[in-house]
Amino acid sequence: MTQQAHVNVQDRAIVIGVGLKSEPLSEIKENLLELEELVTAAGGEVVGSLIQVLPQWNPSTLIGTGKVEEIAEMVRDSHATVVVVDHQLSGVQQRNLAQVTKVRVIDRNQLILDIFAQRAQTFEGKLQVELAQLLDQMPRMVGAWLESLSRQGGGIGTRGPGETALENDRRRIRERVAIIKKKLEGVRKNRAQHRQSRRRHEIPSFALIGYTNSGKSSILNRLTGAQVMAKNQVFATLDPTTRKIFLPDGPPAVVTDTVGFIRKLPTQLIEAFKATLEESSEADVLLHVVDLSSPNMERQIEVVEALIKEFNWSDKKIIHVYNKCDVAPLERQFRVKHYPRVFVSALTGQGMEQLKKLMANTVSEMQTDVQLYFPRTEEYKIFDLGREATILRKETATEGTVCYTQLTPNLMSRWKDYLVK
Ligand SMILES: Nc1nc2c(ncn2[C@@H]2O[C@H](COP(=O)(O)OP(=O)(O)OP(=O)(O)O)[C@@H](O)[C@H]2O)c(=O)[nH]1
Ligand SMILES: [Mg+2]
Repeated sequence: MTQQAHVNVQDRAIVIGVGLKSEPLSEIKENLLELEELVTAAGGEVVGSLIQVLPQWNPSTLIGTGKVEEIAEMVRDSHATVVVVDHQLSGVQQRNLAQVTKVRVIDRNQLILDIFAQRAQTFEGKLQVELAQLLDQMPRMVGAWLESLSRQGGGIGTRGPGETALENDRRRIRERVAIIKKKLEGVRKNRAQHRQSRRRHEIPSFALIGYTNSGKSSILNRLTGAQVMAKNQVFATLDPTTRKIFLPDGPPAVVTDTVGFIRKLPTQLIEAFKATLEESSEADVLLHVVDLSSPNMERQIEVVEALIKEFNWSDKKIIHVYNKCDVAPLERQFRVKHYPRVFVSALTGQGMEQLKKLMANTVSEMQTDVQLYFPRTEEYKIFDLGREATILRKETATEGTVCYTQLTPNLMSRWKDYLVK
């Protein structure tokens, strides 16, 4: 069962910003601008926008009834084909709003899920998106179902045929959810095996994380010569890509580029994208990419930091990579507070060598300087050592060779028999 897209190419959208009186208006406005970007990313065109600040939410329409009428009028005047609300809508609210405006009404979550559905390329990505959509759909259906009950007077014995259909739908969805989860489990195991083999070889790993459109893929391409699609668009990347990188004087490492973050990331997406997020969870070091040129930089950092906490990554080593230096006013560099940090431009290549050095330093911090002695009969093992660690220097000693190298704790225990110091 695949979901129909809620926003289609050439959709004319009216976007509605909403918030409670307790929220700062500037934030409601920022969120709305972002919602407009999301509409564009989904292929739609924004033809109107409107903000309402309320003392409290209206359970049947979310916003005030007067405002709903105003929206209906805007829809007529601008020939809009869809209304997008910057807040989660219940099934009931969604239906009521659609009835008055006479067009499709969707919320931020559905819009983000739509974009993900358009972008998903891999088998795993598609499964994850479908799972997120189903998880998003279920509570909406329950709402509609309860409402149909109450309209019929409610209670046992008043079950109509429509309701049976709904129950059937719900059962089908639950079954589909179970099937997808099982398939994803298979993919996840496979991926975990790959990671384990990397770990066995003790290859240090980095994960690029950050707000969507901050330049993660561009940085991966710069660092590793990869050719991941980088685009001026939110959520250009969905599926993770891992590439090898050669750091100055360091052992080979890998860098993974994954899906970006956004404020109000749908919880169903987080749940469904567990496997993708695990790629970052397993990384030794996080490269938090920040768009230094964005007027919303501080807010975006906050959003990413909140997610880092939510995913329990707070104990990881984090390097802050301030990107788009080439277009950011210089004084912005003085406003950043995080260490270790580096200012780069994936576009011009500026700062990339510093970034690599910083990455190499971080790797070597995880390692200890050691000397290993190989008696002549075992000198052939130096070749193996060279594959797992960088040999800084070799010295011929009596009856063998001494190698100067740096080892991680795991490698240390593997080579302990040859340890001199
Ligand atoms: N001026 C400038 N633009 C950049 C720089 N780095 C990336 N961009 C542009 O920013 C946009 C987003 O870049 P991506 O690399 O796709 O960003 P991302 O973080 O991977 O985005 P998602 O995958 O959508 O989350 C693209 O249009 C890039 O060309 C930079 O250093 N300077
Ligand atoms: Mg990307």
